[in-house]
Amino acid sequence: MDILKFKQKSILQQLRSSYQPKLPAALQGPVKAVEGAATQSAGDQEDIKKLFPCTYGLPELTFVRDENAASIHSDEPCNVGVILSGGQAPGGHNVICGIFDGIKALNENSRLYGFLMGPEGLIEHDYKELTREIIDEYRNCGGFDMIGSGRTKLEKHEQFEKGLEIIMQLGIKAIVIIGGDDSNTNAAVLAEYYKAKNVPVQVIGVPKTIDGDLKNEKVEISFGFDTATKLYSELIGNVERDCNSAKKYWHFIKLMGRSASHIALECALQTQPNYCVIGEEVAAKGMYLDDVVNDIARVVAARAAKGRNYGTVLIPEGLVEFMPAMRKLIDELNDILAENPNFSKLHLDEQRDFVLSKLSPENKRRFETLPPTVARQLTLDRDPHGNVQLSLIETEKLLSEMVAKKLQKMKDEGRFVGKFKTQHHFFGYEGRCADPSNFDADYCYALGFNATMLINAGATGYMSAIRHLAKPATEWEAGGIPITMMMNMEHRNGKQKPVIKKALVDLNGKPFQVFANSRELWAKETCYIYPGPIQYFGSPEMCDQTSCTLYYEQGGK
Ligand code: FBP
Repeated sequence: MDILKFKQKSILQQLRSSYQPKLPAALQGPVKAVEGAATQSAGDQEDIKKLFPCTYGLPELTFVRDENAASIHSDEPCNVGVILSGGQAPGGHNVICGIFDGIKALNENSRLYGFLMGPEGLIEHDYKELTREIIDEYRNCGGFDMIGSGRTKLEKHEQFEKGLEIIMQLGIKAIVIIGGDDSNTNAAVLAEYYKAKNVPVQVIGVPKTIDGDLKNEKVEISFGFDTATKLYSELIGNVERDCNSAKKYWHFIKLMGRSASHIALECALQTQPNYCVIGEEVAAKGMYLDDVVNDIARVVAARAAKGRNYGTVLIPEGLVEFMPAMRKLIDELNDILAENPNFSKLHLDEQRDFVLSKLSPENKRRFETLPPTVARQLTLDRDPHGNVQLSLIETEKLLSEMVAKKLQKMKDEGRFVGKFKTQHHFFGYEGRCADPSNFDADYCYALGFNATMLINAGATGYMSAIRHLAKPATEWEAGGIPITMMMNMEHRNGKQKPVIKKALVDLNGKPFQVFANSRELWAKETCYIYPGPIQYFGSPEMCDQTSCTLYYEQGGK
């Protein structure tokens, strides 16, 4: 058997690998960094300043073309170590390719080392050199499989010291951590540690996460959101078309995205479902589970009255965390689990009894009224950052079961005349390793190349930032944002910790407003849009379009 046959690439893979990502004009030649004013953290300034004495208050950096330099050049090789941290997101490989091309442009003798399976690779000295041959294999393709990713939390001094040993041994000038809010927080802590110790190692972060919650006025969007939401929207569109063809099911679709509902909102804007729950609105209105259930039942009954016994409901993965009552329960469960590391070793019945014995009377009542499967899902192992693993909670089933009960009651009272048959879906992992859209391919490559320019400018504790993303890629602005600028103090794992402030859906923002103004029509009528698959070849209008969220946030009408 010819083993090589199994190594062949698909035609799309072959053609896609030759795509040349577009770089912002500012990065297409020698650059110089222009410093902005000194910065402040997003909140708790005094606390953050104390924790980051060496890297607090740094200025923002913007790159402009350096007309006095003939070419990008560094006399010394610029060796870099790169880490992929946390969940996969489309475009990670292009960040690495951008770093590679950046360091080679600076000095052909520069070397790139990939630490394997996340931060663990740095601590355990598990790495591989990323040669041109390896890099070329992965240009413009999805996944993180070039070096793998992991969720080990890089936060202890022993870990930093272990990392330093291999960094020194390999002559590494800078570490680039490609991760979400927690991983970039760790990047800032690591940068501070090395700077305080006066060792010549820089640390740069890159904003990654499909969740879209790592953004603020300086970081317009994390990479991966664009591709993942386009892919989910294709799938939702297909489900909607099936739904509209058979006209016999209500589809309950849970969408990944951890806490924030950006993914659900973006997919709703792209596909116009009959209902979409936005967790942030649920929180703002102080809604209980029953309120959400009643509202969905209202929409189902109104459609049924017109003979439409079908529809689609989008549910954000993090919904339960937004219900104030559930939030209180989850917070208390987080603390109980953090204080009892052997909890997961207990038998299932013992776990339930243990939790019930520790909860406050109010939360105990809440816990007892939840369906046992959901109650159990709430006590599963936290991730290394202390977060509930929301992808494991079957909210889509919880809601549809509760809606069915409510409709039965309404039927008994003569207020519901239709049928209610359901299907359930969870779209999450399907989207995280897709080949990046043109937007993400360009954005990621620019983020990586830009990270190298930050390293060359001597920056540490900065996040690579590419802005004005709704414009054509060549007009994007490139620079760096001090990570401490995005931080505040939050209660995590039972302690107050400095963290990057998570961006939730802004209910006064344009994307939500557009949705809110249309949803009653989408509920009553059938206004589905079928976005179809991501297009990589063809007119820029089709291939380079940004997400609706970015379009509206950047002033689109
Ligand atoms: P990151 O924040 O690390 O990018 O991960 C995001 C995410 O995809 C969430 O949307 C999801 O809840 C979680 O990862 C799933 O984690 P895991 O891959 O560990 O199951």
